[in-house]
Order: sequence, then structure tokens, then C-alpha cells
Amino acid sequence: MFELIKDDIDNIKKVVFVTGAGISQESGIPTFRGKDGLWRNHDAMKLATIDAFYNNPKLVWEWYNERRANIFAAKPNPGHRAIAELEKYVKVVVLTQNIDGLHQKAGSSQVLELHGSIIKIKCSVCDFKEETTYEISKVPPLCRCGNILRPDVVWFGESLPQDVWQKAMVLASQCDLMIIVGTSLVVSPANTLPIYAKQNNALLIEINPENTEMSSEMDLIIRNTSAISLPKFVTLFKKN
Ligand code: BJW
Ligand code: ZN
Repeated sequence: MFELIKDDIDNIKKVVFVTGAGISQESGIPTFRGKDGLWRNHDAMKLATIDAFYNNPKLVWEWYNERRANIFAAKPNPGHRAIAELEKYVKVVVLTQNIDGLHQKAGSSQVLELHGSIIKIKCSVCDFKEETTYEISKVPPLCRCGNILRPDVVWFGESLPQDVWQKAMVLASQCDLMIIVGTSLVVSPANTLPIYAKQNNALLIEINPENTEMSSEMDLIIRNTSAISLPKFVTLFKKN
């Protein structure tokens, strides 16, 4: 599966993973696009917007409540665990678009959450923020200041947390190998990270059963799932 890069392994010191919804699919968490991207006949892409939240905060909160219950019950799969295990052999950073916390649960120590976290909620007006895994029974929940609380995630049209994004760009520009796993690469600015890596002459590997926007730029493409492919990738380092 990874035969083509076997001889490059000794020169790889810094690995950056760019991950998306597909890596958590085998943990039972639906992806955003395609047939998986419908919830009660609503397009996930339309729900993940600030306009949807202000138009119908109850509906958007019901979507997040269901996802929170599913995500909090989910376990990391062999793909997440392989990435965490790779830290034994090389420097590893995970730049994830996912909000599910499964990389951290698997044991990865350097995870940058580009689109926020479903564990956190924040006020839509004041500075209030907290981590909570309890079920939000009355939706939409209200802040002490009287305004609506929201999930601390990044919706379309909103900026990514700037400190996180700045770090992500630097790390992508400095890696020797970037592995892009389970993302359609249609959402910017996360989909520009492979370009920063390429500018540093990093090797690019894509792990995805389907073609993506940037497949033609990859040095190696693995058309298989992450839970199958990533443990095999780590074995290359174990033999060294
Ligand atoms: C497997 C697998 C297995 C399956 N193993 N693989 C026009 C107007 C306004 C804005 C824009 C515009 N044009 C562009 C923009 C910018 C916009 C954007 O990119 N839009 C595009 C859709 C066109 N981006 C933004 O707005 C971002 N902010 C920004 O740019 O700020 C500056 C700005 C400000 C104001 C105006 C304009 C710009 C913010 C983006 C935020 C994205 N948020 C979400 C929701 C997060 C919260 C939540 O989860 O609830 O993030 S949307 C959703 O998409 C989520 C994901 O992180 C993200 C990416 O999706 P991902 O992970 O790639 O999932 P899928 O489903 O697309 O793909 C899954 C893949 O896995 C597939 O390829 C499968 O084949 C594969 N797979 N099983 C391996 N087992
Ligand atoms: Zn408030």
C-alpha cells in the first residue's frame, strides 16, 4: 500500500495530518457531503451557517444536540489511534477540521482544531465560554446575560480562530510529509494547507476512498478508508 514511499521514511522527521469528517466515519459519525450530509432532510451545509442559527436557533440546536450525543458516545477508531501511535517515531501534528475531539481521545498530543469544538459552548454576544458534555435540555440555551448560547464552532462565513490558523499555516509550511485524510478539501481556508506543504517540497499523501479537489497534486493516493490504511502506514516506521 505504501511501497512507493518506503525509501523516504528515514528522511521524514515532521509529519502533519490534515483530517476531515471521513476519519471519524468509521467511529459512526456522519460526514457532511453526499448521502450522509442530510439530517431530517436538512442539508448539513445549510445548517452550519450563522444565518441558519439566527433564523432558527432551535432547529440548529436540535441538530447539535443529536450530534453531541452521538459524538460523546463515539470511540476513536484504528485510524485515530494510528496517528497517536506515530508520535513514538516522529514529530506529529494534527490539523483537524473535525469538532469531535476523537484525535485527543485517541492520545494525539498536538491537535489544532480549525473549526472549533462541539464540547465548548459560548455566548453569541458576551465573552462567556464553557466546556460541557451534559445534554442541553431546553433549546436554545440562554446565557446569564440573556442572549443565546451557541456551539463554539466555526460556521460558513465566520473566521477561523486566528491564533490557531496562524500556527496551522506555519506547521504546514515546515513539514516533510503531509497526510490528508478523510476530507473533500472543498472548504477554505483549510483546503489551502497542502499548498503550504508543497511549497516546502513536502511529500503529499491522500487517504480517501473517493477523488478530491486536490487528488492530482498528490505524490501518493491511497483509495481506501483511514481505519484500514493508517495502521499500515505506521508499520513502516516500526520496522525502522
Ligand atoms: C473517508 C471515509 C473513510 C468518507 N476514510 N475518508 C462564498 C461565500 C461565502 C463564503 C465563501 C464563499 N466561497 C468560499 C467561501 C469560504 C467558505 C467555503 O469554503 N465555502 C465553500 C463550501 C465554497 N469558508 C468559510 O466560510 C470559512 N471561513 C472563512 O473563509 O473565513 C473568511 C471569510 C469570512 C467571511 C466571508 C468569507 C470568508 C469557514 C468554514 C467553516 C466550515 N464549518 C463546517 C462546520 C463546522 C461545525 C460543525 O461540524 O458543525 O466545518 S462545514 C463542514 O465542512 C465542517 C467540516 O469541517 C468542513 C469540511 O468538510 P470535510 O471534513 O471535508 O467533510 P466532507 O463530508 O466534505 O468530506 C468527507 C470526506 O471523507 C469525503 O471526501 C469522503 O470520500 C471521505 N471519507 N469515509 C477516509 N472511512
Ligand atoms: Zn452572554
